[in-house]
Amino acid sequence: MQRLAFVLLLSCAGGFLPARQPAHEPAHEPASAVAQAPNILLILADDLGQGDLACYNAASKVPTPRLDAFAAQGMLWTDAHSPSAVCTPTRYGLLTGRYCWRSALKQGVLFGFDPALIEPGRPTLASELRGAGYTTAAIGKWHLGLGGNKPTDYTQLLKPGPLEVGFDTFFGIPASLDMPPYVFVRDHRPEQAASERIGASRPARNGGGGFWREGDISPGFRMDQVLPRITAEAEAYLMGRGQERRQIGRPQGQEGQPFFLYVPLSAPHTPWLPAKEFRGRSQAGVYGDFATMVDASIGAILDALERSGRADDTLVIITSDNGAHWTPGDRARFGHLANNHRRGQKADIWEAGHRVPFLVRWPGRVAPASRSDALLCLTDLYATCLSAAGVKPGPEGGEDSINQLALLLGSSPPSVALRTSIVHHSLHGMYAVRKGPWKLILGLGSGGFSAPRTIEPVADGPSGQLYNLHDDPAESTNLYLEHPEVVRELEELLQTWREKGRSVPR
Ligand SMILES: [Ca+2]
Repeated sequence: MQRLAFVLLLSCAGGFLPARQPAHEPAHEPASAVAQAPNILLILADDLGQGDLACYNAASKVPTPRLDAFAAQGMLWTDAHSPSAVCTPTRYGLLTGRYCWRSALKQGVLFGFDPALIEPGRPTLASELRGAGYTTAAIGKWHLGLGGNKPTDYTQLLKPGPLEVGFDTFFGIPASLDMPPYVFVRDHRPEQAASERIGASRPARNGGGGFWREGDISPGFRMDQVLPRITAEAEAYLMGRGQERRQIGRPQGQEGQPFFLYVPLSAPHTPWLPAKEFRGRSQAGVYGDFATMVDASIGAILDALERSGRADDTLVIITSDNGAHWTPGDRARFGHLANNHRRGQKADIWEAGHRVPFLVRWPGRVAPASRSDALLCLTDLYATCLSAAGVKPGPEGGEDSINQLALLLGSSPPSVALRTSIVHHSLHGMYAVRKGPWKLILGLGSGGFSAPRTIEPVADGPSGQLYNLHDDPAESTNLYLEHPEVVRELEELLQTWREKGRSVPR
C-alpha cells in the first residue's frame, strides 16, 4: 500500500520564501495550508562543463540560451561537485547518496555487458520516493549495469536493472554511447535485438562523427538519433503526467500523483553528433555544436513540463555527471574554456574533473536569479530531494548525503555551509579531500586522462598535492611540503569520511 507524502507549508516569519517543515520532524506548528509533495525532474548531462554555459562563463563560445534562462529562474551553484570524475560512479553516488568507492567498483566505469552495480535492497532516491507514493521513471543513459551475470545476456530479461532499484519505468541505452551494445532498452527488454555488428569509428578529434567502439547493434540504430529519442521520450512522459492531471480533475493544489523523472542524457559525451541545424552554431567546433544541441534538448524537456501544466509544482535540477572532456589542445585550438580556468579535464582529480554546473528551479520556493557558493556533492541530492518531498529516509543508506534544502530555500544563511568537506575521486581511483580552501590529493599526477596520470615521488619531494583553492583556483602551486599540519589534518579527515561517512565532525 502506497502512502502519499504530504508536507506542511508554514509561513516563514519575515522571509519572502515559505519554509517547508520536514516530515521527519514533529510538526509542532499548526499548518496554514497543505500542499502535495513536489514533482522532481532531475536532468543529468553527460560531460557538460561549467565553462560551456554562459551563465558560468561570460566568454563561453557555446550558445546555451535555455540553460542561461533557466539559471535566471532559480539558483546557480558555483562549488558543486560530482562524487567522481567519470560516469558510472557519479550515477551510483547520485542515486544512492553513497560514494561509489564504498561499492564493489573501486575505480573505472562499467561497460555495456556489465551486471547491475547497485546492491539489491539498497535504498535509492527512486525507491524512497516510490515508497512515498511517487511514480518514478528513468529515461536516458543508465550506465549502472543490467542483469545479474557477466556478461549480460541481452536475450534474457534485463534484471536487476532500473526497475529493481526504484523506477516504475525505464527507457534508454545501457551505457555510454561509445560502448556496445547499441540498443534501446525499455524496462526489462531491448526494443529490438542487437543482431548486427558495427565497426569502430575513430575519426580525428573534432573532425566530426565522433568515436565509438565496435560491437553489437540493433538494425536501424543510429547514434545521432539517441539524444533526440531520449528527449522525445522525456517530453512524452511529461505530457502523460499532464494528461493524468486533467483526467483526474483534482482541485488546485492536488494535481495528481507526484512524479520523479530522472533524465541522464547521453550527451555531450562522445560520439559528438550534432544535428544539421546545430552545426556551426558554436565557435567551439563539433563539441560546441553538440553542447548547443544539449541546451536545446533540455529546453524541449522544460517546454514539455510547461505544457503539462505541472511546472509550478516541480523542483527541477540540472547538472552534469563530471567535467567536460576538453583537452589542452582543444583549449588552444578554439580558445574555449569548457571547464573555465580549472585545471585538467573529465576523469581527473583536479577541479575540471568534478566541478560541475548545478542549477535548481522551484517556483515560489527557490529565489530566482540566486546563487550559492556553498560546497555541494551530487550525493547530497538523495537527502535533499527526499527532504523536499517530505520523505524521511530509512535508517540504512545515504551515508554520504547531506541535506542542502535549507540553502535552496534561503532559510539558512548562505554563508553557513551545510557541507564543510567533500571527498573527490578520479577515473583511476585517486582520492582527494577538501575542507574550506584546502584540497589534498593523495598522489602526484592527474589520476585521470591528463598526462601524466601518475608521478612517482622523489626523495625529499612531496608524495601528494596540496592546493589552496581560494588563492590558487588553477591548482598550480603545490604547498604539500610547506603545510605538513594541513596535510595531516586532511589525511585524518579523509580517513574519517571513509570510516564514518557524513557523520564526520563539522
Ligand atoms: Ca560522463
